[in-house]
Amino acid sequence: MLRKLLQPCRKKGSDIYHHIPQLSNSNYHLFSSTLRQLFSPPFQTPCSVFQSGLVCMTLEKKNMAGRILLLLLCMNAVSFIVNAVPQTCPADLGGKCAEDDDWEGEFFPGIPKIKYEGTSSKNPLAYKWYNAEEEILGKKMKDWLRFSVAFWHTFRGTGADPFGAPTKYWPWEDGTNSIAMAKRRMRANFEFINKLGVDRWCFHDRDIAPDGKTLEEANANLDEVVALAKELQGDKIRPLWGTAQLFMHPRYMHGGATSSEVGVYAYAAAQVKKAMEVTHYLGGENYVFWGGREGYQSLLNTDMERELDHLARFLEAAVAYKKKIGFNGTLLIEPKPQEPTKHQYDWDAATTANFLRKYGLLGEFKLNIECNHATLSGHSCHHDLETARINGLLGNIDANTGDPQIGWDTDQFMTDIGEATMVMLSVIRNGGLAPGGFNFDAKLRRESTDVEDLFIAHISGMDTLARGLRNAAKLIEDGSLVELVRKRYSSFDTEIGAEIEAGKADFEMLEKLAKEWGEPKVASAKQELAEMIFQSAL
Ligand code: XUL
Ligand code: CO
Repeated sequence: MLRKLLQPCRKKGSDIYHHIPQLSNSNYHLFSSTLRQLFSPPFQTPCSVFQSGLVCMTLEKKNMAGRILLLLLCMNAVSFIVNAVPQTCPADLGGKCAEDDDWEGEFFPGIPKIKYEGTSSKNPLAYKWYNAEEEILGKKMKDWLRFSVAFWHTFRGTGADPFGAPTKYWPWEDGTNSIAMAKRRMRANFEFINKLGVDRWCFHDRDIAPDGKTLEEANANLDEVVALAKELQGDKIRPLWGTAQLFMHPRYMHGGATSSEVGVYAYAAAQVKKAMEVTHYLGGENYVFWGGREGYQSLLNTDMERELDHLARFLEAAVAYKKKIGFNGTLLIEPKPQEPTKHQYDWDAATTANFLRKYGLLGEFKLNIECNHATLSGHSCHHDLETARINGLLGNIDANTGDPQIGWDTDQFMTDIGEATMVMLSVIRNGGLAPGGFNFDAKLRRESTDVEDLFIAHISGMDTLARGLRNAAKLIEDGSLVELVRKRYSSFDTEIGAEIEAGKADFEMLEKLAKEWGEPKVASAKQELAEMIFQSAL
């Protein structure tokens, strides 16, 4: 009897996942909390739910035992429906949940406005190196660094990874992907930003507002949340950049601008159009294109030339639209070599610069260099920053770092003072980043689950870069590293060297000189001395 009851259930039980809509970033919470509910008592298995709903209708033999079981199962089903909709407050948080966006009191009670206390401070909730108003090389620290909080990591990061469920349940989250929840989250975002004392934030359209069944619905959702963000920003806070999320939804599985489907190209264009509009409306200073799935998994089924042409057309249309709506922000392309695709077209700074050059887009775009992406492409962050800088393309930095033993995008907060010092050398040589800045495209480790950790991570990342700034300034003021490099190339400071650099030396002339001079003297590169000078500044 029981076997018979469970038979159809086992078959149907696997259907459970078909009831879950597209798993986007925004409905991830709903998905995971629904699963939690299904697997927790009184629903030990997803099976029992279907059992309840389906078996009670299909049972053929109505003996007494069957009827009792049937009754129990049907009660089970009713109670599931009552309990499951709407999904509220996940487990044991003691947090306050509401169906509207109200939230009593502070989101981060007990966390004060973060202040600079200097290097002797042991307070984890204070800056030891970042002193916003202090001048370094004639510019305030806050103007060199122009820090920004990334909404997706800080407010949508759950700690989930391909092997495990979410680990972070912030008290203000109620497990829904409602507009009310999006608004409450936005309020938390601005309290966080204000307490941290930064002036900027970055977002994807789909992080901040729920997607919709249609583009119109998604746009309306976005408008509603953006209106609140505009109010909460006040006079001081602005987006460092906004962007469209063109990689989570299954429609983008072949890419957005490089999809083989013209309908997807159009949908992506419409999404970027709207994301540019809201970034402009919020006073955003830049707009980012990260080619989430603009790449390929196999060249055998890919027309790379056509896809790259499409990408260029897409970006040209973005430039035209930016001008049409009077958006003066910089358009930024963010290189990344792999992940999620096997090969991303914007591999690194050099590849992206060549793409822009080929399609005549050099004057219209700059680059957003992300340190962990640079290391994934086999470079140091410093290398990609310098490549961007010497091509006049350094526009923004996604401040994070990878793990030296891990070959993927771990998006960690930067803590290496040496790396930060090299990063800041590039930034100083660039004359700063404005209107770009440093966006913390970085997340807490999966195992860091306290609300306080969100602050500690940002404070540590900000202090690391502030310390890098101080060190880089020390190196520049000291001058010996600059002098070492200058001396190394001083043979080109001669009359002949100047002619070569001016493009006036042809091969015949150089051959004559080579014969005249004989075997050239070759000086030491002084690498260890350069490293010694660098280390002395840390
Ligand atoms: C992904 C990444 C993105 C972009 C914005 O690796 O860095 O968060 O910065 O889409
Ligand atoms: Co990034």
